[in-house]
Parts: sequence; structure tokens; C-alpha cells
Amino acid sequence: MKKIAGILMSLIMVFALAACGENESASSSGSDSGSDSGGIEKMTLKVGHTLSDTSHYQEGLKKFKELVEEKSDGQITVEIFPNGSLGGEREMIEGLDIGTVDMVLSSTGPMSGFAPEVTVVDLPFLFRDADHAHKVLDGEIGQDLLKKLESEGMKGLSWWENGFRNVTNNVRPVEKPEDLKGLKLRTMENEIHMAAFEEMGADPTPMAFPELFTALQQGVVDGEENPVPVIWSSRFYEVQDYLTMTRHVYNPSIMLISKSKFDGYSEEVQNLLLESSKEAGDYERQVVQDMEDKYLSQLEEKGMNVITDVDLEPFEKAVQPVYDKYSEQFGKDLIENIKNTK
Ligand code: EAX
Repeated sequence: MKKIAGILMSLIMVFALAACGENESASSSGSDSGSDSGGIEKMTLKVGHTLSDTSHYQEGLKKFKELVEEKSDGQITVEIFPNGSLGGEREMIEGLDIGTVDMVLSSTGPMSGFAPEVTVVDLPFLFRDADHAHKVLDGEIGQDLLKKLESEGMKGLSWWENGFRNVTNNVRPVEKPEDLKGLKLRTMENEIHMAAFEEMGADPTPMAFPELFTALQQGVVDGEENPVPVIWSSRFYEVQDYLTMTRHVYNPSIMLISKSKFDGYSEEVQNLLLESSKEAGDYERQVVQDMEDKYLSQLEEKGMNVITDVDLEPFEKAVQPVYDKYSEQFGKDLIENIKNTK
């Protein structure tokens, strides 16, 4: 009897240990643990972005973290990786497939290489203001564009915002397109942005964001273009003398996850992620606006020569050939529909 009892005890011990071991391995990155509460699997989501930990992206992602952890009763943990610590935007998007990152908050910059149709939004001077952009992106046109990502293996949860991009440089004040002549300007890895600057006579140099500060510091490039909140939170005022508010392109961002990973989640988790991304994205858009209002004057205090009242018409005219070149690819109707959205 004692022997049998002993064997039974050790069997129970073995099973208990096995069950524990199983739980531990599954609750790592993005995969469900099986230990669910009310249908929500226990897991950790690693979210990467390129900007600093004082940026609008970080603020928005902290909100996303708060919402996801709250809505999942702590079953889902969100870990934020700023400063390009998981790579540049293109690299992180590639990482979605191979699992080095679960989610990426990325601008549409690198989308030329993944889902070119989405880059219609990168046409210069396409959007009148942020409200116009939000109307288009949150409406049918924007949702259709997100759908296009799915055939490329990505799920776009919702549109976030980087903001209107402006030119900075170390050579001269830019007040008209001719002032861009010969300037070596870093752009995102985006062929439409590069085409626009070529049309204005600049020398566009595509580069991943994590390399940009050093490239400016060492004079590898003369300048770059980014929204005010990025120029501030990435301390470009330390390595750039001139800022012109060209607002030459509205730059949206997308909260991305791999489609296969998303499809593998329960409907409850899918809805939780979609809702949290939408709510945090709307919050983040307001953060961008507040930061732009707050930091523009402070960039001047930091010693930048800031040109705000620049006549944009000559710039819009100078980039018209970009529309001629790409309207076939995107379709004139789509561009008209975007422009006519009230
Ligand atoms: O999306 O690359 C850039 O200039 C972007 O503004 C940055 O990666 C954030």
C-alpha cells in the first residue's frame, strides 16, 4: 500500500511540475499562455517605435498600455521600446513577421517597400490641415488603405499621427523652393518624399531614423524634415540652425501587428486591441497638437532660426510634377476624393 501511495504521490508531483512549466513558456512574447481569465490569454506585447521616451509616440503608447492592461484585467502586459531600440521603422516592420517585435508604431514613411498603395497619403500638400487628414483616414478611404496592408501580412489597428513635416538645415534660411537647391536632405525611405525634394532641387538622402542625429551632427547631411514634436523630442535644435514651417506633407502613423498573430487571438482580444489603439491614437493626435503649440516657440529659445510665415504656394507649384508622376499609380479619383473630403 505504502509503495502504491508513494508512486501515486510522485506521479501527481510530475504532472503538477509539467503544468507549471507549460505556463511559464507560453506567457512570453505575444503568444497566449492558455492560462486565461474570462477568455483573455496571459501575454506580453513588445511594441517598438523610433522616437524618444519624451515623444508623442511614447505618450500615446503609454495610454495604449494603460487601456490594454485595464481592459484585460492585467492579463495582457504591454512593453514599450522607444528610441529605435528594436531598429528603424522598416527593420521593425520586417520584424513583425519574424517575431522580433509584436507591434510597431510606424509612420507611413517606409510603406513604399511594403504596401505602396498606402503611400498615397504621402503626396505633398495633399491635406489642408489635421482635421482634414483625420476625416479622410478615419473614414472609408483610410479604412480601405488599412485593409490593403492585410494582403502584405500586416494588420493596421488604427491611424495615429506624426504630424506635418517641416524642413530644417544648417546651411541657409529656406524661404522659397530655390533655397533648397543642392541641400543634402535626409528623407525617410519613401520614394514620393524623395521625388518631391528632387523636384525642388534638393539632394534627398533616404536614411533610417536612428542614424539621423549622428548624421546631422557629423554633417553627413545638411538637413532633414520632421514635425515640430520630433524636432523637439529628438533635440535636433542641438544640430540644426534653421527651421522653416513648410508643412509640406502630413505624416500619419499606423499601429501595426502581424496579421497571422492578430488572427490567432480570440475575438475578445482582437476587439480589445482595436478599441485601445483607436482610443490611444485619438489621444496621441491631441498630444501632437499640444506639443506643436508648446514647442515651436521653445525651439527659437534653443537658438533655432524659425521661419513661420513662409509663402507655401511656390512650394506647392514646384512639386506638381510629383502628382503628374503618381496620379496614374494611385488613381486621379482617389486623390480628388481625398482633396474634396470636407
Ligand atoms: O515616425 O523617420 C522619421 O523621420 C519619422 O518621423 C520617425 O521615424 C517617426
